[in-house]
Amino acid sequence: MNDTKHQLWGRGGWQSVRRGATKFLASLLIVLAICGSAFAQTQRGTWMWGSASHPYGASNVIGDLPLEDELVSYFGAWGVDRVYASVGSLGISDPTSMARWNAALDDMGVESQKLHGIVTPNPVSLANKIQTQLIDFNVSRADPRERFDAVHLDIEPHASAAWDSGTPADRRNLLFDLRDTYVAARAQLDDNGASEVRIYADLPVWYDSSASIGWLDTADRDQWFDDIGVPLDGITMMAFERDTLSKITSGVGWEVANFDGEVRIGLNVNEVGPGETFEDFAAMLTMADDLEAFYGASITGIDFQPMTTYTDLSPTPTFSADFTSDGNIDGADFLAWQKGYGLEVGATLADGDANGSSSVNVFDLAVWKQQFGTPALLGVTAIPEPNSWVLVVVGLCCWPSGRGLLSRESVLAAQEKSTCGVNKLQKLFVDHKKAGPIHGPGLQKIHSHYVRRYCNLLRMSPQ
Ligand SMILES: [Ca+2]
Ligand SMILES: [Ca+2]
Ligand SMILES: [Ca+2]
Repeated sequence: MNDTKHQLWGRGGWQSVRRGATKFLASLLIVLAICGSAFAQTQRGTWMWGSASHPYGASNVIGDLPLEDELVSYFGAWGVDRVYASVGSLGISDPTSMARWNAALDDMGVESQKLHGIVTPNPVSLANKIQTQLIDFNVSRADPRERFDAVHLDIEPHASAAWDSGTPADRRNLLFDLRDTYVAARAQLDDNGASEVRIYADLPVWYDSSASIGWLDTADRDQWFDDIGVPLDGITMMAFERDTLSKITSGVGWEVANFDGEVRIGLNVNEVGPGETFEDFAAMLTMADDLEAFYGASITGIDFQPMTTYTDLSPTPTFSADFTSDGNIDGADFLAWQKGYGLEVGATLADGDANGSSSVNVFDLAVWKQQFGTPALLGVTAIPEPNSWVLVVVGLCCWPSGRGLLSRESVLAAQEKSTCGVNKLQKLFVDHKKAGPIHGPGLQKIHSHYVRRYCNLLRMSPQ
């Protein structure tokens, strides 16, 4: 996959013991509460192409543990909640690495979307890839964390020769072929045990408005957008080559107002520099902030194309979990993080923001965990009484280790040592499940993530 073809999106305006133990347990419950939580503040996506020539190309990162850890940490600093990765057949050639990467993202609340970049849709070829590279892979992974969350279709009929040489009527036909491709992908996922896998698509900002497309009338156009809203969960509008808020909103406004699904806005990181769309990197980030402020909940995030250029231009994030600034990374720092947890804007190091994202979440806890280490934490698990032990297990299940969660083996080994049998654990677990939701839909979502992970680690089925 190359990174340069995306210039076409812009062509012509085209885009984280008793008293002492009680405190500790309370902390673990907070850890539990954050597992799987999405970030309400900055929501950024990025296209991670194969890019073999770049250290952060998908073909170099996935399978290389230090690189994976580094990049996932960066995602936290950058507010990335979705990654669209061109991983090809990696799920077949190296399923272990593919699964580990997906789980590492999942543990941080980042979605893993399998990216397919295509100019001219070939229904047979795409169906084959979706089946062998995504559906078969997902079905083979018992741990839901290891599965792909979505398929991300970057299909560009407007970059094809047939588009260039075609009439407006021909182009309209190409868009109906595109619609049928989305519909076929949805049906294929639904018919093969992958109905939970969502589909997102990239669209230029001008399909709704360009005279180069022979829509019969506005109703014809509206019907096409209604039609693609059925198979698709969301679209990213590629707002390329537009340097002001008004130029971008004029391009994406109709879709934001009318598309029945998520809408995100894509910005081209390759358009940064003197004489380019954005004077510098900071200007592009400001535009992203301005767009989020302008649209609020009407959009679900800003996406950056491509990730490799973003990593080249973004200042390297620095990480420190010494929230108390005393030179030690210890329990006092953990408590500082706990107090600050949930801050979405304006957070400082003292609040528990380890990665400079101005927010305090699981990514910051992961930095603390990495800099503090695990042995001291594991030592506490031998002491508590059964009920408390359950909470410890629950907390540990959600504890981000260097490679995501603690291993199932370590949790099961801890369970062996406890006086609490599986049946009681299960009952307490079910009681806990009945107790939710506690404070609304956000917690409900967190709760379901907790249920899934806890069951999985204890080899239970979430009924
Ligand atoms: Ca538009
Ligand atoms: Ca400290
Ligand atoms: Ca942070």
